Amino acid sequence: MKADQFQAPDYYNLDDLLSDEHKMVRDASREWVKREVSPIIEDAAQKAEFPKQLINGLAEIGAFGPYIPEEYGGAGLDQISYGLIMQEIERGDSGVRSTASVQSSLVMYPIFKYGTEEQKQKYLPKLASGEMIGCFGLTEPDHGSNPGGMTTHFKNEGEHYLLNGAKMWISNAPFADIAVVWAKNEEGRIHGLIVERGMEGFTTPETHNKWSLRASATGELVFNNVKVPKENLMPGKSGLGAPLGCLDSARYGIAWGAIGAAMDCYDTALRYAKEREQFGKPIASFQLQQKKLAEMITEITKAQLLAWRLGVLRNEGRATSAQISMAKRNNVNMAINIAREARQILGGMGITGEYSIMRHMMNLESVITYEGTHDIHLLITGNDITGIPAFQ
Ligand code: TGC
Ligand code: FAD
Repeated sequence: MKADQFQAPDYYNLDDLLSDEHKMVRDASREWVKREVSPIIEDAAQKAEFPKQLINGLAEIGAFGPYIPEEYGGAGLDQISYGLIMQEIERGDSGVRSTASVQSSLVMYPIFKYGTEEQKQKYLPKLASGEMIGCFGLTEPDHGSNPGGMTTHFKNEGEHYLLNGAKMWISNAPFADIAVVWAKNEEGRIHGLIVERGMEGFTTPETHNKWSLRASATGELVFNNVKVPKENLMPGKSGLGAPLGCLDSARYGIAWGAIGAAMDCYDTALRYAKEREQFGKPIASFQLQQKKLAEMITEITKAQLLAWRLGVLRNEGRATSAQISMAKRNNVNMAINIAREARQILGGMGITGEYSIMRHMMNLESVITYEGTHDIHLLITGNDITGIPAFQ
């Protein structure tokens, strides 16, 4: 793979909107990605292996629980710093960002928000340091966009809960130490349970043959009469709103992350277009190529503004779920379109692993599907502006 020559585009001087701390956090993540991720990621993706050697570094740059308070091992940063870390990691690879998103927003966040003090003490510091890796089980084989229909369930057996069912498409599942699992009780109410690897009847078969997120491990969670200790139920919130609240945090991170993937594709295509000559001239001198590049930087700039404003609203506790949903949909769609256009600018070279673009493009096919598909997010906005849910 080519040496990482990334230069971040900042067409509207958005750095002026960032504090010194934001820039320090962003630059540290950027340097780490250049040093540790770029040299190994193509090989990991080709081999379809999650690069476990990145776990310590992810913890060190604060990617595990960026906004979780320091007393629980988190980095205690604000929402814009969290977003910038996700942007930089996804500039390297969406699959690596997935691992950080799941750990932070889908495992640490629910334990922090809905867990008991004992659960926080037991799990959060180890998750923040990367000593423990978590996964999040919401999706089921027959319930993806409609998680409220889930059939995974647990029974109160006095001493413990008895958990049965299965989850599918779970990031980090094959090697996670714990799983935050959403399941219905005997009254049909959804609760979150912390299931630990090693509990009898709990298995995590890996999902193979993916063409997307190849450097991220995906698997199933299978529960066959798993005895879950009662103290592993998170009592703070129940109902579908509990897992959906975690998704708000993860979707926000993805809105920033997608900008990273788009920036990498744009930067690569711009450099290539200036260097590659055809008909005796750099291809960057042709109007059709300039149109592509001009549209890319315009869309990246719009996405950056959307993410930054959303970060400000989240810092103030004012961002709505629908606003987060819009940013996730817009920015991922922007990134996948840029990846497709950037790939064309590279001609045949664009399909090789010499450059990162095709990997980003394939990764983004998952990113546009998980955490709510593009169409589900359109319906969320439609619902928000009309007041009429069109999900069914
Ligand atoms: P609905 O009746 O609209 O809502 C049920 C309850 O939830 C509340 N709620 C929310 N609460 C917090 N945050 C949100 N974003 C919320 N959205 C809704 C709502 O107020 C209600 O509360 P209450 O108290 O009235 O009961 O539910 P619905 O069944 O009609 O579904 C709505 C829909 C379709 C939007 C929702 O189900 C949805 O978002 N579906 C998409 C599923 C999804 O995003 N799955 C993601 C799985 S995790 C994942 O993909 C991880 S990828 C990780 C990686 O590698 O990065
Ligand atoms: P479906 O819900 O079957 O949707 C299929 C198509 O129908 C989509 O185009 C969808 O937009 C459309 N559709 C569905 N309902 C409607 C409707 N009402 N109106 C119009 N169109 C509709 N889940 C987890 O819980 N944890 C994870 O860690 C996790 N990681 C993932 C990692 C990867 C690589 C992938 C691919 C997925 C992951 N997911 C995870 C699952 C992901 O969230 C789901 O794939 C996603 O929510 C969509 O569900 P589905 O695949 O079942 O598609």
